[in-house]
Amino acid sequence: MTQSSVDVRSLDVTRIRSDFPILRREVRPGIPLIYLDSTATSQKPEAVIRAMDEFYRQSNANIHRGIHVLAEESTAAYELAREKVAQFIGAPAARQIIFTRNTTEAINLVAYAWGRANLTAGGVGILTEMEHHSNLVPWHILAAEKNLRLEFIPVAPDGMLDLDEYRRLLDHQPKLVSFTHMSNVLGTITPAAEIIRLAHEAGAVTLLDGAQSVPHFPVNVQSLDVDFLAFSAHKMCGPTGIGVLYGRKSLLEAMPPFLGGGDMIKRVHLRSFAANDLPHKFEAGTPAIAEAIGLGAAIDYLTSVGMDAIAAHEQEIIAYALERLEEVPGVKVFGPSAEHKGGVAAFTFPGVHPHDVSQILDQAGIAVRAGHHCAQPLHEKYGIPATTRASFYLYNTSEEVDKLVEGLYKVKEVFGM
Ligand code: C6P
Repeated sequence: MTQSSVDVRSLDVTRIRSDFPILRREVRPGIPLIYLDSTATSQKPEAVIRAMDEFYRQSNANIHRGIHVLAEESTAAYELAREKVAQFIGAPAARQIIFTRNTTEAINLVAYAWGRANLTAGGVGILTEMEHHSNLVPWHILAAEKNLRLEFIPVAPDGMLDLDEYRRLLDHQPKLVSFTHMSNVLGTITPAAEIIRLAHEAGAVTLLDGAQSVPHFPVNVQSLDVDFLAFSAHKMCGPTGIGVLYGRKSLLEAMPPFLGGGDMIKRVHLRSFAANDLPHKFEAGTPAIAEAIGLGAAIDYLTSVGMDAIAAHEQEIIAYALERLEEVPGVKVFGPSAEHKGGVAAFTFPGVHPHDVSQILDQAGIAVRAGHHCAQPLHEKYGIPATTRASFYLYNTSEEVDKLVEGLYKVKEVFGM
C-alpha cells in the first residue's frame, strides 16, 4: 500500500481534531504532537474540559447532602451523568451504574464484594492469558484468601482465544468467568456474547473488562447478557478519576457493600448500620463529582460522533497501520489480523529495546507506549519482556501512521540495521 492511500471517509477527522485542544500543540518547537497512545489514556475534547470547568465555576457543591441551590444542581448533574452512562451501554436502569475510580476499582469491587460472599474453597474462576493485571491480581488475592483455583483460556497462535479449550475448562463448573472484551496489547476483540452464553450455561457469573471496548465500539450489556461490565472514563475522552461498574440488579442487590462511610448508608447506630439502596450502597464518601459530569459530556461527544463511525474509522486505520508496519523489515506485530482487532499495534524490532524505539519516536513527536503494558503474563507467553505499542482513536489519521513508519526507519538508521 502506498503512503496515505487510505481515505478514511466515515469521520470528518479534521473537524474532530479541531475539538481536541492538545492536538494543536507542538511537543518541541516545530515538532507537532502525534498522539498514538490512546490505549493508555485518550485525549479530551473541548466539550469535556468546558463541562468540568463550568461545573466548578457555576454549581460546585457536595451531592446528596445539602438542600441549597448549588447542592441540588450538583446532585442533578451527577445523577444525569449516571443516566447517560446507563443509556450509552444499554443498562436497564441507572441504579445499576456504580461510579468507581476506574476499571481497576470496578473489578476489585466485584472481587471483594461479590467474590468474597459467593466464592468458596475449591471454587474455580476462569480468566484468560491476555488479561490486564487489573483482571488478574484482584483474583490472585481472592484465590489466596479463599483457596480458589484459577484457570486461563489460552491465546491461540492467531492471537484469538482458544474457545475449544474454554469449552473444556467449563467442565470444571466455574463460578466466575472474567475476561477482557479487547486486549490492550494484541488488540484482539473477544467473542464476548458467545463466551458469556457458554459461561451462563455452565452456571458461572460473568465479568467483562470493557476498558478497551466501551471507548471504541458500541457495547450493549443487555444484548451481551453480561453480569458485570467495568470501564474507565479516561480512555473514552473523559477525565481520569472516574470509572464505571455496571451490574445485574439481582447480583448488586445481594452483594454486601465494598467500602463503608458516608452516603452508602440509610442509618448508622453506634453498633450497627443499614446499607443504602443501589447505586449509593457502593459509593462511599464524596465521589468524583466533576469527573462524573466530564464523563457525561464525553458520552454526549462520542454519541454525537457515532460509535459505529468511530469503530469503522479505527478499523480502517489499523488495517492501514498493519500493512505499513509489515513493510518495515524486522518489525513483528503481535495479535490477530485487522478484522479481529481494534486500533492497537504492539510490535518488536529485533535487537532494539522497545524503550529505545519509543525514545527515538518521541524525538519526532510521536507518543507511543513501551513496556509490558500491565499484561506481563501475555508477554511471558511470547517470551519477550516488552513491546512498543501504537494505538489509535477517532482523532488519528493515516498520515500519522506514515509518520510512525518514517520514525521506525529512523530507528533502523540509528541502530545501523
Ligand atoms: N490499560 C494501557 O496502557 P484503569 O487503569 O483502571 O483505568 O484501567 C485498567 C485496564 C484494565 N483493562 C484493560 C484491558 C486495560 O487496558 C486497562 C488499562 C492502560 O494499556 C493503562 S495500564
